[in-house]
Amino acid sequence: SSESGKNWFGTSMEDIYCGHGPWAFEIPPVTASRDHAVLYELPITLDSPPKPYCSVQDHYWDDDYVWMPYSPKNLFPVENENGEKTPKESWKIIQESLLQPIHSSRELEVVISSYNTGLPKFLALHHFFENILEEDEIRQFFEILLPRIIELALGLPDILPGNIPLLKQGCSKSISLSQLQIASLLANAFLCTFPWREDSVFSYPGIDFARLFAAHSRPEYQQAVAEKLKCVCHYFRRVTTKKPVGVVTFERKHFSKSQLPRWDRLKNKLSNTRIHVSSIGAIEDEGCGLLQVDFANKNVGGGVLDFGCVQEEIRFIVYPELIVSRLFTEQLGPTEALVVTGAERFSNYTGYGDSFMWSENCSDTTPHDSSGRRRTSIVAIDAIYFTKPAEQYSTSNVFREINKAYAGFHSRFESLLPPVATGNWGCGAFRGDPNLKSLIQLMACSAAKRDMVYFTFGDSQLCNSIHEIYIFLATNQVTISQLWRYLCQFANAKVKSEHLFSYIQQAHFDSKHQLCIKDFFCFNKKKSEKR
Ligand code: AR6
Repeated sequence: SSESGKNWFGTSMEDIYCGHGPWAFEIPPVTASRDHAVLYELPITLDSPPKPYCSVQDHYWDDDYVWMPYSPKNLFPVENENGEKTPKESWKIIQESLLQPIHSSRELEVVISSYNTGLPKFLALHHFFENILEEDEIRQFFEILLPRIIELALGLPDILPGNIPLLKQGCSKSISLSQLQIASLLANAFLCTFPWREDSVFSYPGIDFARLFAAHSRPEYQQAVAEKLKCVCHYFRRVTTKKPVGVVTFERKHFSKSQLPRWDRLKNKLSNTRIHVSSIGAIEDEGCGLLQVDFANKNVGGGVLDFGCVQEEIRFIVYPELIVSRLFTEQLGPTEALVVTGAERFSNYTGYGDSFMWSENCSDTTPHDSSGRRRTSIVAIDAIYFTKPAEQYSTSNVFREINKAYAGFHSRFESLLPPVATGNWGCGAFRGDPNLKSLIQLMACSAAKRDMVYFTFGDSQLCNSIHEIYIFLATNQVTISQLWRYLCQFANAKVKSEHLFSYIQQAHFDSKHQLCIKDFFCFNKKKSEKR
């Protein structure tokens, strides 16, 4: 593509948007139901933050709900004068501790340890305040921002009095929260007030910022961690200066075996899915209005509250409201996905990985839908991490990945669905092959009746080859089941993986040829029978 000067192929973005621009796709509105917990009062106006809604006054303290830090059941053992430990309401200790003056990150660490024991040392946070920020910025933080974050956190019982259900494995459920509720939850996460849950160690990603504050042991990532802290501070500066008024929906999607397609039987022609493939642009910038793929970890957000700094972590840190999903989204199972609609972007950045840097404020101009959500939908799907990349071509692995992509892309709504904006899913940190992953995603898009916009992230050769194989599949009217068969054959053929695309073309010619031979024999047989 570089030679011709063209950096995209296929359907133009204008046509991808069907000539109506990015904001014309219909988005089903927020409605409360048994499967959709709406924690604010409907309808909302966008003039001021929505009022909280709670149907039950009691705070659930069981396996199905988030344990709120202010619940009276949240107890912390404190020593009395006689040296005996007696349980005291944690929220009281949290309030008392956080209302003391705090002038440095070391003092903050001491305060947090008074209600949350066993935390790692906040080495990255100390580095941030002692070596990165200017004196003026430090003063601003401790005099203005931190007291506001504390106020926002301690306001949680009023801002979010209702119970947040957990989005557990095996269930399709949604939660809608106001942006202010999310901000208050994140302020609590920043101050590490959420109670420890034994079950959460294993199956929930975890929301405490303590790990980020401690992420200092890898010198090559020290700067990136500091830049992530800048994003976090910037977010809190914004939401404590002007209360956000919108809302966000988190939807967990689960598919049982019987709800998944039979890939060996689907007769949909791949040509029915249109593609736009581009070597420039990023999903979050050029994918406005589309279903944007998060190259996720099964623990959504991956290493966002740690060293991690690739596609998912960057997405989460510049859209910090995504981080709250870690509080209630259990690890994704193989046929599950999480869709987040309405998150706002707060920061711009440069770089990637260890060169990641916060650059400036971002004023997100994405319009709201009829329910008060920004028209940004992000779908988290986790690919497999391949210790041995050769294993990804096995039928069982292709089957797992195609079902995962389908779980992310399928919608039960019948209207014209926004196309998928994706790219080298599973092909960076997770070591997958973009040739294979582009076909898997194309098939999943086709089965889910969506077009596909694919960003190759600077790789113009990949951009060319994806376009070429697509043209081949489209002009030859290849169906999903046929391509599925060729991929299965490839898994058993002793062919080098880089020849996947030419193998598929050959396999298609061969099968056509075999059909011809078969036809020829049938024809001759019939002729001889007639004779
Ligand atoms: N837009 C389009 N393409 C991108 C973008 C972007 N903004 N950013 C990166 N790419 P990676 P994975 C391309 O490694 O392999 C995280 O820790 C680029 O070519 O983030 O699925 C998660 O939490 C890059 O090499 O995704 C998981 O633990 C490729 O996408 C793990 O990484 C893959 O990006 C997932 O790893």
